[in-house]
Amino acid sequence: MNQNLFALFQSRFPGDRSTIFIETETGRLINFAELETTIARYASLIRTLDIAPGERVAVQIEKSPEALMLYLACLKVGVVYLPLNSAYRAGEIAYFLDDAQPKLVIHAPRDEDWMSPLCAGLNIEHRFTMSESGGGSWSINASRCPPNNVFESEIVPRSDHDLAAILYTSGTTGRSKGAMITHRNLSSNALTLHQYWGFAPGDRLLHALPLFHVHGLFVAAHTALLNAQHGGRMVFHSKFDAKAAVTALNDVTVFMGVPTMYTRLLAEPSFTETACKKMRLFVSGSAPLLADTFNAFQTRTGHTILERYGMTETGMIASNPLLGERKGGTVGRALPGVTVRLMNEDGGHAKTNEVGGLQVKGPNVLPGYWRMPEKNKEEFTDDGFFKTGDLGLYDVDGYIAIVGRSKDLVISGAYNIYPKELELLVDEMDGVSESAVIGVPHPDFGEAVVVVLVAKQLPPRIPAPASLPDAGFEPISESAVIAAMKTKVANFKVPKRVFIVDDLPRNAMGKVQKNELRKRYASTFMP
Ligand code: MCA
Ligand code: AMP
Repeated sequence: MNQNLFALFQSRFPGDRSTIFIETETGRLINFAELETTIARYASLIRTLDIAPGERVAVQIEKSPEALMLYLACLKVGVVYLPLNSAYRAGEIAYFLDDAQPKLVIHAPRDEDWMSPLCAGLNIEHRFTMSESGGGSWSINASRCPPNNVFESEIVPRSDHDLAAILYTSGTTGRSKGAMITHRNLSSNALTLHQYWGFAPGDRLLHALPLFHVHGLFVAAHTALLNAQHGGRMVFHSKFDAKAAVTALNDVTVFMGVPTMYTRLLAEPSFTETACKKMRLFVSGSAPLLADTFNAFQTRTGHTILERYGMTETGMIASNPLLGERKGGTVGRALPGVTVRLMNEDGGHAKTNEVGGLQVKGPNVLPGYWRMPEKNKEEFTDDGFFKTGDLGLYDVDGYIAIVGRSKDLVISGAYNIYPKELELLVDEMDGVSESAVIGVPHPDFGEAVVVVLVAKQLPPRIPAPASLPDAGFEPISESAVIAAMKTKVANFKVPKRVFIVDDLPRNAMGKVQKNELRKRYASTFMP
């Protein structure tokens, strides 16, 4: 059976192709006819460039309806879509492109200066641009491909094991891993969520998430696409703005957001019960939702946020129910078709209220990491369960609560940041002896990145003769570290504070005690 995910979506397109599917914040309306024609042109250009099914197409662009159409075109012709966070900088992108070896790169026009030499150096065959308005060399060339091209109606058949996408997730060693996601992984998860969350005729989704991560692309956009036959529509915001979201909520029925979006909505005085009068569902995920936010939301709006839990490697794993009790501080039960188990330190199944490592198995779970067979051995158990690195427990009702992580990871505003990657960069700086990167509570982002470092002992300063500039050593400073990191990593990874200390606390084995540091700096951003 053809598992091509695009075929599944297309089978849900309404018979009347003049039906609107996307409405942007600027009032642009896109119907299914335009969607299909643009996808056909993009697909045709991919084929004209001779990019074969299974080859990679890397994309680092701003959110736009065209960005979504580009993804759908990649699915249609069976090439592997590689979305990259638009905040990533040249050094980060170089690693992904070198590792994934895409045949085609599409990037924002503003990045021409560094993308051009980078792609040339890596012998990437094709490079095009796409702007936030959907313009650029990609669209220009695609517009020259007639939509009645021979490839227009061809959907490349895909089997269970064929890849739809590779998404890079950072690794604990500082080296990112490419999670290989199949068409089957995505279709099984999307179909489950569409049903579990009760998508209904006429549902309108406010889409304000980025399109380069699982939440915005595979959870939000996929469920909306599956609802197309029921007149489902997406109200598309290029970025989350709380004020604009409150206005848009007046005319939608479903919202999916990360916890920071919920706290920002609550900070808006105009966000009231009346503003949510048409809403039927608020979903939260990608990071822990604080009980305070859950409760304040209920009091303010009368709605109970439905919290769910997932991972890039697995898609969605567990969810609170649509009907029945939604419990704050829990992520509900395993989704239908997904098996979750919690393993305690003795290798047995954790009992109620006992913390265990959360493992998962199901059609949603990735087949493995791109060209990292050793990681596949580490991350999967012998009986085929994927080890999430999250710690959870079952409460008395069998709901899962995520209570911690065994992986050293910071989640800030629902973006994952692996301390090791930043520690390696800080340690490279002149004047730094060693560093530890931790996440501490933050009122807006949930957690914020903090660097704690030990400065190098500097040689005594020798005053320069008056005629020469002072060649003395600059001691390391907080501002120097922040400035340097801004040039090297995506903005969300830049530390919000840097503390310079005499030494880092260590245990008897010499390992830095991050728990101790987290306690020490816990109130850095909290009132
Ligand atoms: C922006 N900044 C951040 C973050 N975002 N710092 C830390 N963490 C962040 N997440 C920086 C900016 O660069 C800026 O720094 C300063 O903070 C203030 O930015 P602001 O304008 O307030 O931010 P924003 O542009 O409004 O973005 C906030 C945001 C965004 C809307 C919450 O971070 C976001 O869209 N997060 C969602 C990420 C997501 O989709 N995650 C899902 C992953 P400066 O002033 O120095 O420039 S998928 C997943 O996790 C799984 C599978 C799942 O379960 O869904
Ligand atoms: P990512 O690799 O970006 O897909 O992030 C996945 C991680 O986000 C998970 O392993 C969890 O640590 C975290 N996560 C996602 N949803 C939730 C949630 N509802 N509660 C707590 N943590 C979550």
